Amino acid sequence: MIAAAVMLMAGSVFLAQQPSVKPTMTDTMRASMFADNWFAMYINGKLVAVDSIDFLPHNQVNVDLLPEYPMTIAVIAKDNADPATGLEYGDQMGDAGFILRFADGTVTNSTWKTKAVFRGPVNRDPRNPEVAYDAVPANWFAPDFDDREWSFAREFTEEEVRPGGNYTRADFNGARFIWSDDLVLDNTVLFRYRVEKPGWKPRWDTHPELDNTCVFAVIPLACQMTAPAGVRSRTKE
Ligand SMILES: [Ca+2]
Ligand SMILES: [Ca+2]
Repeated sequence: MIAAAVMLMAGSVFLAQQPSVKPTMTDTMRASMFADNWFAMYINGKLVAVDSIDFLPHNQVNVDLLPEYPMTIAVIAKDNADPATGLEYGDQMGDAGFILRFADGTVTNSTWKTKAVFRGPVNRDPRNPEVAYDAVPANWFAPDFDDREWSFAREFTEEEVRPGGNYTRADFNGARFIWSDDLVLDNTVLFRYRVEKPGWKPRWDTHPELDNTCVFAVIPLACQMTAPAGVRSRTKE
């Protein structure tokens, strides 16, 4: 009798923990990005999209996102440029550009914040190029990072950026190409933007149990594949 009651209680607890509403593809939204030449995008602190082609051809990237608001978008974008000279093709000063549109209406424009972290050749002299670096701030992609010191992005026209490859204008209605101040000299830039949507609540009640933190960590020592403390595992010590 007691055992049955415990089982019933355990069963109730088990059922109470089951999510009742799972997100479906109708809860997702299409995100389109185009960078000259490369980008990686974090949303709410997680890496969600990486431009699969570093340099050429120029390529539009489309992904499906499961949106959660408030949504902090953070992008690192790179023009193709030698880290030592800021040049490409040996002695050329290339130009850049980034544009984004989400199906929820989020678009790039001059309300985005930006910080250039690699510029050059700052003396505009391909024969004797000088480059300038700013440290990439720790946690620059985190939702709670303070970007008030950053500048506002500058808008550029499609004629200035001349997007190529599979860039499809219709996928970017209302969006503007952005970069930091200088489309030619600023080679690596960071962007941030926050979408508020006050009162938004997820339709679903599932939460991921998996932890991808270490997938994106750089230092292997910080990322050893071992069980959490107190958990039995077959990991060899
Ligand atoms: Ca690319
Ligand atoms: Ca370029």
